[in-house]
Parts: sequence; structure tokens; C-alpha cells
Amino acid sequence: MAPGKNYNNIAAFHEKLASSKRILALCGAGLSASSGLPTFRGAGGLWRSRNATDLATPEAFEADPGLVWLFYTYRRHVALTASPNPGHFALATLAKKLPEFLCLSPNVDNLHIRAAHPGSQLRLLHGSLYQPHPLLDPAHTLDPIPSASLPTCPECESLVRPDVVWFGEPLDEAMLTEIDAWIDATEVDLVLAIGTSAVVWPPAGSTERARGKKTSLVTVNPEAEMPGNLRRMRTRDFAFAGDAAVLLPQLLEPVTGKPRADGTYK
Ligand code: BJW
Repeated sequence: MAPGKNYNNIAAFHEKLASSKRILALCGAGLSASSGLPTFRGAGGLWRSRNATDLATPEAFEADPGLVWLFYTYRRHVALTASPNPGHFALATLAKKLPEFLCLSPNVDNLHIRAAHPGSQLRLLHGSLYQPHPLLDPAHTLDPIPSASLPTCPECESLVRPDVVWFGEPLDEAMLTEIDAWIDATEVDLVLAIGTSAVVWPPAGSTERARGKKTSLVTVNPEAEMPGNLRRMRTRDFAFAGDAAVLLPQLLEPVTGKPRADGTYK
């Protein structure tokens, strides 16, 4: 496969956008990079010299719940002190203008919601940093618990955990079924893959499922125009290399209008 000659041409993308009624977006950690939040893979993917992905597992929590809580408490603090960036605002505004735009986001940082993205057009695939989750089973013991100060359930007193989806855990089945039904209802015109390495399933599977005969896949990522990505592209696909916070307002402008200087919209 090979990209068409206009694969990174904004005017050509705007033409496709103008005829697009059904748009699916898969966002990833890169969308929040400009807000100052580290991504999982590549630069910024380390926390206290550990791989962030190694800490996002039930095994890590079982081995050292204090460390994993510290990791999530730190991330919660960093996300609270961050602000949504122009990319979040552009997506939220697209949703308000286009009823058939659905945004899938595994990001747990709450920035879509703080950008006022309509909840009916947003699916938070991996949960949220701001909701504690009762531990699997009150009878389940996690010895040794290093500190008495870890949060416990007020009713059953078992240790609670962050309400996020870790590797090897199922995503909300009803949510996945509803997303599949939305994708299958009729052909999706545009699939936006924004700031994601697109290696984690099932989210990566949703973008594959949505690629029909006339669908254009649009990748927005600093690595979008690297040879490996270009080789995988079809002629109608687009790739824009750069920061999602800069590119999204430009790419979506025909629908959203121009943002104000602070990235928000009227
Ligand atoms: C920028 C930028 C800028 C930088 N602008 N861009 C099928 C095939 C193969 C494997 C599997 C499969 N099905 C399941 C699996 C296993 C596994 C999986 O996918 N593994 C792969 C790694 C191979 N999946 C699971 O385990 C999932 N569960 C599941 O499938 O359950 C089935 C089951 C059924 C029944 C019973 C039991 C199980 C669960 C996956 C959960 C992942 N959780 C995490 C943590 C969430 C909580 C938290 O935040 O801590 O989700 S891991 C982490 O990776 C997080 C992310 O959401 C996810 C994806 O990462 P993302 O967003 O793509 O970030 P990065 O860092 O990878 O990429 C950032 C990108 O941004 C880069 O490309 C940069 O270039 C770019 N960028 N600056 C734009 N300014």
C-alpha cells in the first residue's frame, strides 16, 4: 500500500472533511502531551525509572499497591494542575457541530471533560483517575500491605484500587458492544487516530473495524509521516506529522471555525 500524493495536504483533507458526516476518533496519550502529561511509550514513558506500562497491571498492584497508588496519585495531581489544550477544545467543538462524531479515548486524565466535550459523544475506554474502584473481591488479600494509609472501602474495608483498566483486564462490555454497533450502523467517512501508538487492543481494533471502502484514516502524530507509517497507508488516507494541539484546530477549522487565542471556541 502507498499514500496518495496529497496525503499531508491540508486543503485536500478539508475537501474530505466537507463531505464527511460520520467521524470516529481514537485519541491517545499524545493528545495530552501538549498539556504537559507524559505519554506511555517513547520519551516521557518512564516514572521513577520504571516503564509506565509495567505499573498499569494487576500484577504490579498485587506486588506493591503502595507504589501503584503513588504512581496514580502523582498522575492525578499532574493532570489536575494541567489544562485542556487546543486539540481537546477542537474535538469538543467538532462534537457540538457534528452529531455523528464519536470520540473514543483511553485517556484517564479528565481533559476531554474539562474541555466540555459532550458526554454522549465521548467514550472513556480505560476509566478515570478521579474515581476509586472497590477491589475485586473483599476476600482477596494482598499481603504484605506496606502502609495503613492506603485507601480502603468504607463498607467492606478491603483495599481499593484506581478505577482504570489495566493490561489483561476487560473493558466495559456494554460500552464495546455499543461502539461496535455505532461503527457498523453505516459507513464511517473519516477515522482520526490522534496521538496514539495504536498498539493497545481493543481500542486499536475499533479503528480497523471502522475502515470501510471509502473511509479515510487520518493520523495526527509527530511520527505520522515516518516511512513505516506511510507504507501502511491507503491512497485515500492522510498523515500529518506534528503536535495534535497545533494540528487539530487547523485540520478541523472548516467545521469548528477559528479558535480564540486561548484555544477555546465561541
Ligand atoms: C503525540 C504527541 C503530540 C507524542 N501530539 N501525538 C489482541 C491482540 C494483541 C494483544 C491483545 C489483544 N487483545 C488484548 C490484548 C492484550 C492487551 C494489548 O493490547 N496488548 C498490546 C500492548 C499488545 N490489551 C489488554 O490487555 C486490554 N484488555 C483486554 O483486551 O481484555 C480482554 C479480556 C477479556 C475478558 C477477560 C479478561 C481480559 C486492556 C488494555 C488496558 C491498557 N491500559 C493502559 C493503562 C490505563 C490506565 C492508565 O492510564 O494508567 O492504557 S496501558 C496504556 O496504553 C494506557 C493507554 O490508554 C494505552 C494506549 O497508549 P497510547 O494512548 O496509544 O499512548 P502511547 O504512549 O503508546 O502513544 C502516544 C503516541 O502519541 C505516540 O505515538 C507518540 O508519537 C504520540 N505523541 N506527543 C500528537 N504532541
